[in-house]
Amino acid sequence: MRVLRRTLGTFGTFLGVLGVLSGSVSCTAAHGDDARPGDDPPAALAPFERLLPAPASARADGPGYAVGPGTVIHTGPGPDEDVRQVGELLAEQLRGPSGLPLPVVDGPGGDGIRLRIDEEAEGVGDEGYRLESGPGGITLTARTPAGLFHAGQTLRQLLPVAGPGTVPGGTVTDRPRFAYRGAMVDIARHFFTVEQVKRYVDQLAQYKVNTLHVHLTDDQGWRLAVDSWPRLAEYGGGSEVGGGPGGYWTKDEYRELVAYAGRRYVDVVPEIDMPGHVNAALASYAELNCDGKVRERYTGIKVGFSSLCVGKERTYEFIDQVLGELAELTPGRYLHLGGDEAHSTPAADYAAFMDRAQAVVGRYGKTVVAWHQLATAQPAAGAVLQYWGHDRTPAAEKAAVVAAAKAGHPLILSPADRLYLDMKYGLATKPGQVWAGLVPVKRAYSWNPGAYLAGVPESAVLGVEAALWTETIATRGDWELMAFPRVLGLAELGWSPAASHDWASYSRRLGAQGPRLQAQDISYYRAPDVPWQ
Ligand code: NGO
Repeated sequence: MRVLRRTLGTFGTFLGVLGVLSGSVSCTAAHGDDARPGDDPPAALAPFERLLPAPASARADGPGYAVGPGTVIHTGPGPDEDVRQVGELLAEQLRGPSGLPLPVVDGPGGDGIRLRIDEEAEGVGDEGYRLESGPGGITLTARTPAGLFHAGQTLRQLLPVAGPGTVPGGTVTDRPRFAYRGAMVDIARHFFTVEQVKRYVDQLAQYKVNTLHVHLTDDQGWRLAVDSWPRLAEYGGGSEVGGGPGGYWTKDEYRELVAYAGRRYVDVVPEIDMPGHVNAALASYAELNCDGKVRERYTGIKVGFSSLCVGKERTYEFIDQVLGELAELTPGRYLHLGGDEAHSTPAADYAAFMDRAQAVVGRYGKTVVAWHQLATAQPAAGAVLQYWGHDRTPAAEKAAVVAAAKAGHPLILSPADRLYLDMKYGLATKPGQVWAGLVPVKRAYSWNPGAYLAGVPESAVLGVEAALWTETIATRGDWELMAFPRVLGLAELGWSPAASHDWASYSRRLGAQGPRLQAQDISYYRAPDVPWQ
């Protein structure tokens, strides 16, 4: 029944979208995927002006520093393994485009690029930094290695896309607006390899995104090996939307991703969705079903039809073992329990189940994240809610989330009609869905997370996250087309000060990223209203 309602809702939205956005639809059709014919090429921005995300402050001043064949990266003054690693990674990232050797040397050194930790550095917080550039070199200062990493990403943008170049003189002092700047990938509907996700981590980390949320399980596939329940991955991983072979990550592959992301100061938040979205588990083990009968694997895209058996003790042994193994693999503080669209679980059962599941997470020393439906039950102390509503979400549903935020539950904002990267840009977009509406690049960027839900102050917002659901996305090309460039808007919303928020300025800076995205072989969508360089 509920499944049907959502399908009808989708169709209704689709019609609404046709009416409301017909202007942008015809614009897409008329201009195709490229810049408008007859437009002058956009004027190039000065390096400090093209930074994306926009920094808290940047001031050009005096002569700069030419990064050249003699440039050395100094990681000093004292030996510090983390700083050394940030320096090595920065060297790696700069060597390719610049063609320079850029040796990394411990110690304070002289001319060159200097990385320094200063626990008293002002105006930079835990993740921010100061970048000072002058004829004698470039000094990156931060309180933490994460801050130095972010400084390095800014430095990359101050250099040309290819070849050596001069970083103009001046100072950037920078820190993020929100602590949580996330991107979610759904590897359950279509399977993607760790290699592909690592590539995304690199693409995101350069824009200071610091969290990767991985949707590991759903009706269509279970994607992570669990030693105590091996058939989950071995059998339950062997399907995906459309009938393809699916696949799963071994624990070693998962660890490798966590380490890779960690070196880029990206935390991994794993999600095991429950009590709904579990058909792959129900297909793997008969004992997880209330009737003891194993389910068929599922390759369609309906939601809301599966549920764990809330009345069975075996269910709780299952989640205990699965979450225990996951907690052990996860150095970050969060485990995501899903909790969305449990349409086949009666409300009282849902609340009872989520109580026990949250307690398990707590017992393993982790903090719960869940989709905002948890607000209809009892979120555990400290639990974080991820809001995925949209402009037409019923007031009562929003009110429950606002009440939870007021009761102290931090919010991650992922409005489906802004930050769902699986929504089509326009009707001509080939992959994607439309149930939350069309999401052109401008719409994804043009909202204020600090004042988004009436009654929720900015201080209650932990951050923002862009979600890439993959019902309709099966290839790297489609993934990148849907994520880029909208995910840069997410990065900017999460990092840049509210006062810098302005589409005219943002779209120019976004346009200036075009050559960089191209050089990285990212197949992004050339939105017609962005002045691409
Ligand atoms: C919803 C649903 C997902 C779908 C997605 C598609 C949430 C949290 N639950 O978002 O299962 O994949 O929409 O856009």
